Amino acid sequence: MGEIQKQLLRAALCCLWVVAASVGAAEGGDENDSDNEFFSVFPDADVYPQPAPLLTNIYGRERRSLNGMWDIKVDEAGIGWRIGGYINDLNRGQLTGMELKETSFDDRSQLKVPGDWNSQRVDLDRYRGKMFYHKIVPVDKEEGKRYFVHFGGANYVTDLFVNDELVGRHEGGYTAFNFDVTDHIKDGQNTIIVRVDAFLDDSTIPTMRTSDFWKYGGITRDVNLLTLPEKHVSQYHVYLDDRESGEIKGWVQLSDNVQRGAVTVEIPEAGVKQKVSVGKNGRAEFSAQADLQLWSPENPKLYDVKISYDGREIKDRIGFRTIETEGQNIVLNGKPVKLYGISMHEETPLRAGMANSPEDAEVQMKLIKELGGNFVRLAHYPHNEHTVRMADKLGLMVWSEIPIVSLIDWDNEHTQQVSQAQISDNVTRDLNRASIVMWSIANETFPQSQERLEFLKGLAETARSLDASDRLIASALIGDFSKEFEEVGNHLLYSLIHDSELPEAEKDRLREMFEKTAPDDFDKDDVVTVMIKDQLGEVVDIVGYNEYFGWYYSAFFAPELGVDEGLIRDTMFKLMPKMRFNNVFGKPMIISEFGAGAKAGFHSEEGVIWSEEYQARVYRAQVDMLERSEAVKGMSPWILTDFRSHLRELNGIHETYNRKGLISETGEKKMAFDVLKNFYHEQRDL
Ligand code: GCB
Repeated sequence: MGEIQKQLLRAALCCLWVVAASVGAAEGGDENDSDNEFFSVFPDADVYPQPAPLLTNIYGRERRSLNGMWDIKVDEAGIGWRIGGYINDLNRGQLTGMELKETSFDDRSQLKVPGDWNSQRVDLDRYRGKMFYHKIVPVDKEEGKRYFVHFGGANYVTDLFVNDELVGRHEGGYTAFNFDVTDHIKDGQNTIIVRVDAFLDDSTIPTMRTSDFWKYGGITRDVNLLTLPEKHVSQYHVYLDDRESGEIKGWVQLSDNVQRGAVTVEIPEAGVKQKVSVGKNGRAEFSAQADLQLWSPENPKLYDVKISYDGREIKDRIGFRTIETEGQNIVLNGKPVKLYGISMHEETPLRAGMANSPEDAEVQMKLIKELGGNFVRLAHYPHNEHTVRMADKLGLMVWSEIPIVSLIDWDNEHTQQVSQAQISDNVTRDLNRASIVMWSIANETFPQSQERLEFLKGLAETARSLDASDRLIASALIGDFSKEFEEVGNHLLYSLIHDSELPEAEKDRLREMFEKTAPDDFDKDDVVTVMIKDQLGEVVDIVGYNEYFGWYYSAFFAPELGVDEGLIRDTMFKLMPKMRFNNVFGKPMIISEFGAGAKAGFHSEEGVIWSEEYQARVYRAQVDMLERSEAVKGMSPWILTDFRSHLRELNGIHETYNRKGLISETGEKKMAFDVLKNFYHEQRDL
């Protein structure tokens, strides 16, 4: 059908708009169903134009911020793009006042960008649907220039329209992406419409159901309009290849694989100036000797790096260091190092919602420095670029992660493609950040199947192939729970039988249980080793493990053993000094999570659950426990700041926040903050 006929049909069907839209929705509402084209202005889902290759270091390029207030339309019913939707209606002028117009964008309904919508408007507090954003952007279009709209992140599916045309679609809530809009932008006023759909299901990354954090919707990070020369530097990587000889290596990738001219790389302070010809596939590779001070948490030295091509220069600040493992050691700049840190979500004590500015990043990172930490786990997705740049600047080693959490649709080809794109975009954006010492490919995923292993192996391979500087690959693995529970259970039973004041009849009952489950050679003085065997351990360099001995474990054992939970908790604390962690792969371990919930300001002399005292007790016992395991070379307890979660609904305590933070969502420090601070300061001799 020709375009004109289509428009006529759309007009004729106008009065059926509401009916048509609701029928579409009732039928499963596949807005992209090509058989159903009256209801859609979009091509089939498989052929959505994809973003252009990611441009790195956008803050070092000629750009114009499109941050600020954007007009919005909440599209609960998902009908905004049916039969032309907002885009067509927007263009309908009202000259005589007799023309029916049902949609307009203006400053009566706006949202701030960057910013999630959930925290900006009470009526959007739990909204997970579709939203249209609209902005008029004046451009002095120059011949021979290329224009890109770059998003630091928008959650979850983003469609970009420029001057009524669909430019493309991006899927993934936490990775940066950009579209080449050169052919869509015109000289003068440009209408930019962005549709963001925050809906998640079991095939998305992350899924909605299997991860414990609020997936804030909207254009959550900076938006920029970049103006670049026709042929320009697209990406680059500059890194220290050999610490001993001081050899720096790297590559610069030109747009469109253009194989022309030369690239100059300069690090003036290190005496480096290299001019290299652009080779095959538009890539210029170089190496140089440099006299460097190495980057470390104690001395986060960054160098000015200039990359020039065709008269244009990009400036960056880059640190140089090496990271590797040797047996069960993590080795930074040739020396074994222990990683003392904390996990954090992308939220800030400065206000509700997602963090998105350098100031937000600084507040969180300075708290970690105050703790005496040298490490941060950015959970459970790539955080904004300001955060990793702040880690570079302040000196924190970073565990960077993609949102592959718990149960994933391992066999789904689309899920695999999206995951591959996420690891690739995460690595590409941050290749030059010295702070990032490991790429994490997943958090506590299951079941332990071949499909899962292949899926995750593919992600590790992608990260390794993109990152020539050999950063480590990490993941939080899964324990051998039946074995772990059995061993811990036997020790608990033994202790309850011998060291508790339970009545004799009770002890007899427990003795009977113990006799059935404990091995003949049970020895109360044996250590209990949690041995990680998850096959994913073969793929990664760092075996991460999340353990909640001070928290969930007792809630599980109390009903199993038929014993009061308070007594089990006390007994667990006695058991902790016996616990050890190791893995069958002989690799270094990081306890990527441990913790306990506490409501800031809730105190209890008895140290009941949710009190600051209980959380502090867990921290004291846990750090003591973890120091006893040779294989444990780092820790990132859960978590710096209370964060919003859709799973946490205990009235009076949660108010939709996971309370395992060392500080509350408004910045009140809990007692455990000082426990960890004292411990880290002692360990690191600060
Ligand atoms: C975990 C998860 C994390 C949760 C945490 C908890 O193991 O990795 O996403 O928030 O436990 O608080 O239960």
